[in-house]
Amino acid sequence: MKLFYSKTSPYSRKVKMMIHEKGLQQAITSVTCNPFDEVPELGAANSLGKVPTLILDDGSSLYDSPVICAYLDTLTPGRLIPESGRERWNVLRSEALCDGILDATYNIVMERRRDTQEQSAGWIAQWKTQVSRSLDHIFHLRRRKPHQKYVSFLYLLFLYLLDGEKLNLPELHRSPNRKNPRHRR
Ligand SMILES: N[C@@H](CCC(=O)N[C@@H](CS)C(=O)NCC(=O)O)C(=O)O
Repeated sequence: MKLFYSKTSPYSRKVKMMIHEKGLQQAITSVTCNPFDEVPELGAANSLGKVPTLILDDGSSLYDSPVICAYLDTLTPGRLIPESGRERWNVLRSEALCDGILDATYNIVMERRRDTQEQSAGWIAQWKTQVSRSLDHIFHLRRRKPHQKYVSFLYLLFLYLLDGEKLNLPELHRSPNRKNPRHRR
């Protein structure tokens, strides 16, 4: 299999983490690219031209990141996404929340790349609220269900993705609502 990805893409990082968790490193060749350039093989595999995109050994392709992760999860034992029941919907909902946070942070980063006079303070504030509120929600979810592997996995993922330095959003990285009581003075 071949994975088109970008080093700066959080969605790609999510798939990379899944590959690592599932021990699939040997089965997948990673090809780094800039999706904003013309990349013919990527465009042929995914008409949206986005990363991550996975090309399977039969030449067909899979995207976007939730679809790729769900597929990779079926390839080796030890499911990170439960196959059925209530737990499955809980995990998929958590993944949608994660993706929504990524969408909002991605939007902020892209908006800040525009000329200052073209940027919308209103949109940035709206996306920041989404991210901040969702991180608070995840923090409390994590405290309620500390032993569920998938929650730990997603929580690590969120922390990694929202690394303040990488995404230039340090103001969202810390919040009084997310203090661990064991570390409170
Ligand atoms: N929902 C998609 C989002 C993928 C996405 O937006 N990737 C960005 C890079 S972070 C991209 O390829 N952008 C190129 C473009 O929009 O043309 C997923 O989860 O994979």
